[in-house]
Amino acid sequence: MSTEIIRVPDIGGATDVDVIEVSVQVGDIIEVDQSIIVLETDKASMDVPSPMAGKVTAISVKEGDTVSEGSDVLTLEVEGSESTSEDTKEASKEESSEPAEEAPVQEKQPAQKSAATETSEQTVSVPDIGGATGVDVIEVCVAEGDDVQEGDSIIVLETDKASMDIPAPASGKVAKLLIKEGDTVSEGDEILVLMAEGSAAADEPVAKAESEPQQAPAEEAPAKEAEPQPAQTGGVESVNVPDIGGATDVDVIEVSVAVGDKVEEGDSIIVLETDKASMDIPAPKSGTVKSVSIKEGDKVSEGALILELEVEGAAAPAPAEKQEAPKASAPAAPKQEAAKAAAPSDQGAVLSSPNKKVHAGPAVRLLARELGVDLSLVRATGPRGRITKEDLHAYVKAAVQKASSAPAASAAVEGAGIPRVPEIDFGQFGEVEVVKLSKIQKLTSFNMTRSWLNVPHVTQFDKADITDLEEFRKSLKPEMEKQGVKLTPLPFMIKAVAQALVKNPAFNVSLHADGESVVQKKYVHIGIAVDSPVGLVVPVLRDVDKKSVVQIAAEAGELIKKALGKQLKPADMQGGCFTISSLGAMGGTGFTPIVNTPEVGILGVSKADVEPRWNGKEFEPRTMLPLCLSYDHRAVNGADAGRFMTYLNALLSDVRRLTL
Ligand code: CAO
Repeated sequence: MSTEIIRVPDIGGATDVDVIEVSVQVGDIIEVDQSIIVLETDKASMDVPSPMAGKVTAISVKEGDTVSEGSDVLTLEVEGSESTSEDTKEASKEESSEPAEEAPVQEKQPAQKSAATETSEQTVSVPDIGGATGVDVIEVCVAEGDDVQEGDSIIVLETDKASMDIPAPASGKVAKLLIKEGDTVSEGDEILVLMAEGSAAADEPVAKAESEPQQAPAEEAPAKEAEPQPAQTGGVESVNVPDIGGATDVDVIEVSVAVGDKVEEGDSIIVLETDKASMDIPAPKSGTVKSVSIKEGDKVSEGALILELEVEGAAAPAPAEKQEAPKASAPAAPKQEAAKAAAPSDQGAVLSSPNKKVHAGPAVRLLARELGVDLSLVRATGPRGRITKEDLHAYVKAAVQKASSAPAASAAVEGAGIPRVPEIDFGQFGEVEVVKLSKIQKLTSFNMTRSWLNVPHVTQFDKADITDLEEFRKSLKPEMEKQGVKLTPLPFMIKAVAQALVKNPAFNVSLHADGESVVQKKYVHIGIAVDSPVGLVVPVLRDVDKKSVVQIAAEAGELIKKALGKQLKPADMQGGCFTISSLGAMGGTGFTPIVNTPEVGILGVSKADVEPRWNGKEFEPRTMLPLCLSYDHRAVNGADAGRFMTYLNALLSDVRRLTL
């Protein structure tokens, strides 16, 4: 057992390089070549692999530090190692400077062997990638045991200018992976061993593996020649599509700049994509974009004009030269400040689709386009800020969840065509506390807004004389209590509403989604609005028309208990035909309840009170119950509502009728 200090290897002479990620923690057991930190200059980012396996006992750097060759990274406890710290330093130097040649050596042997046997195994190698060497493997898209189809992407490579999918040359099962993310590869390096489907001999598929993908990346990899070639036109230079490996009619999938933007040399100005590779085309010089000649969706080939750039430090062109700018549609070159002030829409466009360099492979870009996702909004978790498929899925999932779980917020403030309620910082007027709404509160908010916006409401008021009902109820109450049943006016109202629904079927409907019919219900299920600890909930009592007042009281009591104990299940709150909202215990003389759509009626009940009523001879004290019937005027007419209310009133005023 020995202790080794792992240091920053040769990083091409760069000094004070940012540590953008520390990939291990104290206590971690790490493997040889496992990335321990990620460094980033303004041109490249690189994983620093551990030259040996062992246990991390101390870490000398943290994110945000800057390091140079030889800086201590971490201390490793290495089992049975005889090497010294100096050896480590040398080892890390050697390995990091030539990782592509060294890393896969051990794994290559069995793969080559098996490829040469009589089995149908074939070794898939990196095809011609335009002469680029030491290219990063930024994504391994398959795992051992995976079935792949010919043409499926198996790995994604990335240079600083382009990323490219390497496709499977044949369909089959991945028998062994010979590289991993973070490796660097060159043409001919082995990627994986494939058990090719229907392969007769080992030689044939191997040849295919090596020949077929050559064309694709070779065509598309801009590699070293991908620098746009500016054509000098005074201070304004035309930037054209550079050599893109002979590919023609290549899709412009992103235009990353707008007129007036200042770009730095190397900033991506457009992104091109074939079905196998996507490539950023960088600005050849720093300057201000004077005109843009292509747009997303265009197809371009080498030499096509992308934009005109007023190169930094270049003398301003004379007006005559401006007139002769290559593109007739190019606007006269305004001063930079003027362009900014006069083109707010351009600025807006830049804000909504930020000029942020997106790192993603073609497969991810394709998926993003299919899903309509702006990749610049997706949080990247892949190596060196790459957006992976998982990132995209996570973004979409979160967006969908947000839309479905918090519809209240958007619906409440942004109904179609409805002016948005301004957002106010109430803190400016005094102390405030922001309290999160419960899920049920948000749902209630959404449902109420939806009903309020969709349903033309009418509310009708009446008062029922429940003097006799109350006398009867109070006489029964002690007896019911002994049976564990709480007899309030509510069960009587539920029973009365059920009978009124049977008598007035116009209230027992829902509007059909086609807007051409109503659904007439033959059952009578009634919802009871309950003020529960988590918000307003509406449990539903079933087949009320078939039940007695005592049964209703018992079952309603159970449902209310469940609601107050937060034990209602979704099924307990479904299927209602009509809702009763009783604020009787709280007070008030009337209110306008909102219809609980898709139901078409709701009865609001306020506090019963003793009032003087004229009986034809004299005033006498009567207990009057305020009733407020709201209904959806699309389904129910005023006359229906009048009949419903009158009947209901009659039932409540003469309790004997409830038994009929
Ligand atoms: N007038 C006078 N007294 C009434 C009354 C009325 N309309 N309704 C109930 N009371 C009395 C009851 O008789 C009881 O008194 P006693 O114990 O002396 O008999 C007392 O008020 C308390 O009743 P309760 O509230 O416990 O029971 P309930 O059956 O009347 O109501 C429930 C149950 C769940 C409907 C009610 O508690 C509730 O949550 N209401 C709120 C509904 C709501 O929030 N609606 C607004 C929705 S927005 O449209």
